[in-house]
Amino acid sequence: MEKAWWKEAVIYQIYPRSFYDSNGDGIGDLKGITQKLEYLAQLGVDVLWLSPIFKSPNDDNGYDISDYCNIMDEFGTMADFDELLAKAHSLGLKIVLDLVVNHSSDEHPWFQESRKSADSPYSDYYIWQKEKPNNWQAFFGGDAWTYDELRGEYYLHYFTVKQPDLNWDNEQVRKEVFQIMKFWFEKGIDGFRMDVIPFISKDWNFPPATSDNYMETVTNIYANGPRVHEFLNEMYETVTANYDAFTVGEGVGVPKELANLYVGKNRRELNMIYHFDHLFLGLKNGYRFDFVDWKLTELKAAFRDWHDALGDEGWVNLCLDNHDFPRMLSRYGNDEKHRKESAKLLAIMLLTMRGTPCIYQGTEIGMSNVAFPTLADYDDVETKNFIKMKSAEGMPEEEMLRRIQKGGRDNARTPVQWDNSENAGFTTGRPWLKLNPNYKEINVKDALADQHSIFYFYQKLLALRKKHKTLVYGDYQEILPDNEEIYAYQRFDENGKYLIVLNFSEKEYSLKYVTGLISAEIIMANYIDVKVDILQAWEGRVYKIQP
Ligand code: ISL
Ligand code: CA
Repeated sequence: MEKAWWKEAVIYQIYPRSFYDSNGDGIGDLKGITQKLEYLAQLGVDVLWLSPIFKSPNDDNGYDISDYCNIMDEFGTMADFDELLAKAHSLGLKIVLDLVVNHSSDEHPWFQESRKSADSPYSDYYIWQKEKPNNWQAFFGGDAWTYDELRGEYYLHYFTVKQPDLNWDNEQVRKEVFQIMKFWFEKGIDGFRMDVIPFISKDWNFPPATSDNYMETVTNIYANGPRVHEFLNEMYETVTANYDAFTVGEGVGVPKELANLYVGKNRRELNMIYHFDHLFLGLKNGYRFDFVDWKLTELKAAFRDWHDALGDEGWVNLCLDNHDFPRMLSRYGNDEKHRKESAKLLAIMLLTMRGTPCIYQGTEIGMSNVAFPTLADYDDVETKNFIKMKSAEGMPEEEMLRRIQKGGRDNARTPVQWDNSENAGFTTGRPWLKLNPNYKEINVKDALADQHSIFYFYQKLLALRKKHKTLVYGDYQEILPDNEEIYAYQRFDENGKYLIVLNFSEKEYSLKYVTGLISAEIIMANYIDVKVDILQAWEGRVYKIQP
């Protein structure tokens, strides 16, 4: 297995809008991030991925970019960015920006020029058709084709009507994107997370969507298009290869069978992608506002199958939540009676798997889902579109609210809870999105004052992962694979063998079933009073089994 710094690194994702507001306008900003860098260095992460910081009308909170080489007004200035980058580097932290180039904002000058006429030099920067060619639906509801009065044609948008898809088949568009990447690499950034990058190559036959499972359409039609690897290879050869760069693809729509085409070590495309199989657990057909039960064996299968599919060839970025999903503690843990134990158990799972882990802001202190009391409290465009669509269909308000509280993206976008003062110390102004009222009990200040806090548990685990590189590179073998409450697996290579045992239940569990524990040393546990052969509710342990 080839070793690399980006395989051993741990990423921390910042959603700048909700991280820390330094100027009292209620919106997080770059200076706010700069003021919290020591905190992140103290946690012990290596790379900071910033969700988009570029000029944007914020139809999709920055994932609709109108100027790729300038900072979003609300977030500050380019000087603020230069200061952030310099200070991060001085603290040994790398900075990765969010490259959103499957689509731009409709307010980007390119689109404004393109829609003026089919003869404009920007005419083919986007995907125009005289007639609506098929029934494709957008991620956030409605048609993926919208008629533009000015141009007199339809344009494609996989996301909102304000996020027109760029035409990567146009060499000029590729040149523009590579120019943007060089601009930021020349400023000294360390890499990019690439938004829905598997979507950039379109099938110009525009085949109709035939499945009622939206994520099947995404996988079979939107993602993995005919020229996607040609484009990513061209990106690598033209830009990435010239820098000590770190590239993470958002792998939505990429099945494990195709993963190594994107991240295989000799593919010269991306370092890694993050996959979604476990992130879609519990969502009916991958739709965030419709739910099905899920089982622990499905979570195990997601990790095992991707491990087996990648082999020693490829690499993944592993996340259990991000700005697009509800909080991991509320989804996979128990955010009430066993909040602390289950948050720590999930930390063990995230940080003892093969892959580059990504910690989403606030997870390190056990932030959880929010249940805003009214529909008007929600901000996310995907949620607002859902409310519009379902209201028209006559869905009762309390049913819409229930679904949004359980599956909505704003669960992960409430401001980070810094202390128990008003607005959790996030802002001195009116926060752009309400806080989770539990900030009185869950906040950074209290976490730093409690030696048994989730924060210090993450800090210890991060140090453990650095010390025991088998947890990064080692192979993976499940124990008790069919058990629906215990998740146990070994990580091993020539340097040692480790056993991780996680009790995903409220019940106590005898360890006599778990073999290989005889001469094992517990090197990490989320309970202080560890009972020798009994796992308590939501108890997790890491054993070093003598080689
Ligand atoms: O696929 C999903 C499940 O509904 C979501 O994770 C998400 O819409 C999809 O993965 C694409 O996400 C990315 O592109 C979107 C943006 O809204 C998301 O925030 C971004 O992570 C459009 O840029
Ligand atoms: Ca601000």
